[in-house]
Amino acid sequence: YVLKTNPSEIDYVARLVRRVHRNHRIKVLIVDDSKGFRLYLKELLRTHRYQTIEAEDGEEALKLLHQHLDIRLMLTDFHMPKMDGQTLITQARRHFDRNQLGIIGFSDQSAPITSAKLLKAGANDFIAKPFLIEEFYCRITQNVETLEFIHLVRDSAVRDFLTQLHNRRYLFDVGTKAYEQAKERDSGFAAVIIDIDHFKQVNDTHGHFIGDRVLQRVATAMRKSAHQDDLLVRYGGEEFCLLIHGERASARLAEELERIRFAIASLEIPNGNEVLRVTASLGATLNKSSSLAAMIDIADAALYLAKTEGRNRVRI
Ligand code: GH3
Ligand code: MG
Ligand code: MG
Ligand code: MG
Repeated sequence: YVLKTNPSEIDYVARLVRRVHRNHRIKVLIVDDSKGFRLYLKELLRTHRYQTIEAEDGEEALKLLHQHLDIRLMLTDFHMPKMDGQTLITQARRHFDRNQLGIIGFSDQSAPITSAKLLKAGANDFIAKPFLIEEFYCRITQNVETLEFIHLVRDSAVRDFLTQLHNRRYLFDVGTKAYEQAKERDSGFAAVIIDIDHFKQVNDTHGHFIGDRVLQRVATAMRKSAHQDDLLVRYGGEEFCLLIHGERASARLAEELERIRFAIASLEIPNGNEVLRVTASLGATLNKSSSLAAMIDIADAALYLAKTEGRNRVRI
């Protein structure tokens, strides 16, 4: 008995597994005034393939947090000259919330108040010094796993499961910021709606499973032919939205979009012995209207023209 699995589900599980086994990429900042203790922590973490960087005081730690935005975990001592662990955590929390940056403080076993102070300042957890290596690893692993899980859940709230593109929610969040920035700087900005032609026929003729595969292939083709800086999302069923900013959102836009149209029309999607082909229509605007939503409406009207004029074309 073979369970029929949608290819996108396999991708999803593979991504999850890769993420969890990516420990060596997780960057940990060690903050302690004792060089010997920093070295000791570094060795412990290296054994479990974490990447480490070090700071000998709070000020240096804060500087590093701003320089290396990929630091996922900070381990900090409590007693340090200049700035203690509690102050460091309070300051760090002004910029990095507990889901973004995990913080574990080392408290003083002979002064239990220190662990309360660390937690109150915003630490995710604490380890009392001296500690057992087993406890150290358990706390690090559990905190990292929780952070990674939160990251995954947050990401899946703004991502379309089928195509793995971002979704409409992400478009109006990140896209609105890009739109406002472009408006402020008076720089180029384009909104594009891409709609697969006669897609209902694909479903009616070949079934929904093949329809899904077509959506995935079209999404991948668009992602490859769009520029890396552009924001491409699944807008609705078989509709996608693309936001382009900068120099390419200019007189060159037609050329850009023609390349995307051609990439979709050139796709050969295997289905048994035959090969499926689809086309898409694109509607776009460069006119920064009153809001991003209003711009998308204008792009949608252009799309309507592309459809009525015969489909498989770009209309700006
Ligand atoms: P047009 O050229 O005018 O765009 O025609 P169309 O058939 O593409 O447009 P219509 O809006 O009539 O049909 C869109 C179809 O897309 C209907 C819906 O069943 C299908 N669809 C939407 N989301 C999905 C999906 O996730 N998977 C599959 N397989 N089909 C989907
Ligand atoms: Mg110390
Ligand atoms: Mg449609
Ligand atoms: Mg359509």
